[in-house]
Amino acid sequence: MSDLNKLQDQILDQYPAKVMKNRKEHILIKDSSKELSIAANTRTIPGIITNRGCCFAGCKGVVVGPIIDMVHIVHGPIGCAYYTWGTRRNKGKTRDGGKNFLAYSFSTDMQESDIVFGGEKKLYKAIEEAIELFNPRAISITATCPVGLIGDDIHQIAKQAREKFGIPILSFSCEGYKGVSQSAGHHIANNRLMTDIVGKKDIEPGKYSINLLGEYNIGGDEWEISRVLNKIGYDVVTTMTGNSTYDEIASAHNSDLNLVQCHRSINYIADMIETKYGIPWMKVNFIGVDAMGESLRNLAKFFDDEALSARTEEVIAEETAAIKEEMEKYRKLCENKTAILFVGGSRAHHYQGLLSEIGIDTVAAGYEFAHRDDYEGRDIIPDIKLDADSRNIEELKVEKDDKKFRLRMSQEQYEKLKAQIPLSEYKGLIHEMKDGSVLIDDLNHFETETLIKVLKPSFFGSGIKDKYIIQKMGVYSKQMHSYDYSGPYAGFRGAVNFARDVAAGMLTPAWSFVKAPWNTQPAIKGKVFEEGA
Ligand code: CFM
Repeated sequence: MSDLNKLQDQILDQYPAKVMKNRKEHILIKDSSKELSIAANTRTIPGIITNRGCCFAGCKGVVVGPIIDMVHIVHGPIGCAYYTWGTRRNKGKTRDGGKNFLAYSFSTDMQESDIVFGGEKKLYKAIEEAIELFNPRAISITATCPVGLIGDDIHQIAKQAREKFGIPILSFSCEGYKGVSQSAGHHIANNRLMTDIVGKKDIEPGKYSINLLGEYNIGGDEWEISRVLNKIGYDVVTTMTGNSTYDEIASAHNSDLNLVQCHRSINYIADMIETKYGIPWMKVNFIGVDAMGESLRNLAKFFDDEALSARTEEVIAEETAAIKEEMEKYRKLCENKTAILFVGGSRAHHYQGLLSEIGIDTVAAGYEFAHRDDYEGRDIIPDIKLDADSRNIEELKVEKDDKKFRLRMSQEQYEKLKAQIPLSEYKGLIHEMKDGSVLIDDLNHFETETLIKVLKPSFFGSGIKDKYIIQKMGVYSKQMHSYDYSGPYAGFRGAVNFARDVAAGMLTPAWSFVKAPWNTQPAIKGKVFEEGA
């Protein structure tokens, strides 16, 4: 414990006083005897090398982009479209007779003259061209930074095009600068999906109908989760938004339960659907063998049906037996190692169970852009202070839909169930970490290096911006966003894929050839300025 307090000092002491004061609030050592609170979802200090993305990334890249049969037009200079082209690995399968535009990247490719004279005409033409060439089910228009700065009215253009072409055209004011991170983009996307898609198509779903929210089919995760859900007998009406179509999302209000995998990116929709249509939501975690089993059991409890529970147990037994031997093999190879996890807004929590199943202990974890509730649990939501940045994002006022609202159970039944399963509940990352472990929000480059030097982990699960810096320090790093071209990692079969990749990555002889620069070169020390000088 004292070593870890030292770590905190080692990081903070290097900062000028103002920065120190700010960063101190974002770093915690877990101590279950204390009420802990962490600063999160606040502006990164200018000049600090953060791993965060932008609001546009959260809206187009994360939530809207995975819908397969929509053409997603990025209104902006080409870089924003180019860098979101295929990099997130949200896969999607074309439905019979349907369309799939995931392999494409659409952009208005704004030039200097468009910045000076406005890009609205170009946007309208792009919509026209997309409809002519591709005839999509619907179109999204996402705004990048310059669009907001020059004041192009994308909503007016969308309206004109809707009237002319008669298909849904959704516009998102998700300019990159709009929030402190991609998290703002999630919220903006959630709002528009709710007002413009969900509820638009009525269907009669099968028995045990569910939606899978906050699952984006990275590396095929959703396919593996749905394989198991279908095997048990669930009807997955839609995923939001991995491997989804416009019409499937439009039918979401017909299901009986929403499952929430990634709380950060989709909890707004889960709440809004409950208010508007009466569908409860339950937190799940499909990463790791135990977490997967527990989520499936909770799901069976929700439907309270003996045959369903029996089938659930049968499938869990069958699936775990099939992977047991291999998991055991990798556990032997990975045992007694430690990990640091630093990922977006949910995976730094979700992967801890799976890591411990192969004998790896997570000693430090944190998020790029999660909010306090993702760390401390949803109970603290009323205490979260809104700052200017969060006020920038519209809060939709959703009301009960008189025609389509349907209570799924009595209030009494709901309360009874809530005592057993996580309905409208998320306890957060801090809750599950061991005493003495480090929690760190909006980790930066300097802190990454310090954590590695002090904690000497064998595995660092993080992102593309820091992966190779970490590996140059001789530590295996896995890209936890795109899975380094691997996957799926969710569910039972996914757990084996992850275990195999981690064992291979950690144990490759390549590490014996890496010498960190500080082992061969003398360090040059200096100070740019003294605080107050
Ligand atoms: Fe949710 Fe995600 Fe994540 Fe996220 Fe993301 Fe992602 Fe992520 Mo990258 S929606 S918060 S904005 S689980 S793209 S699929 S891996 S940072 S931890």
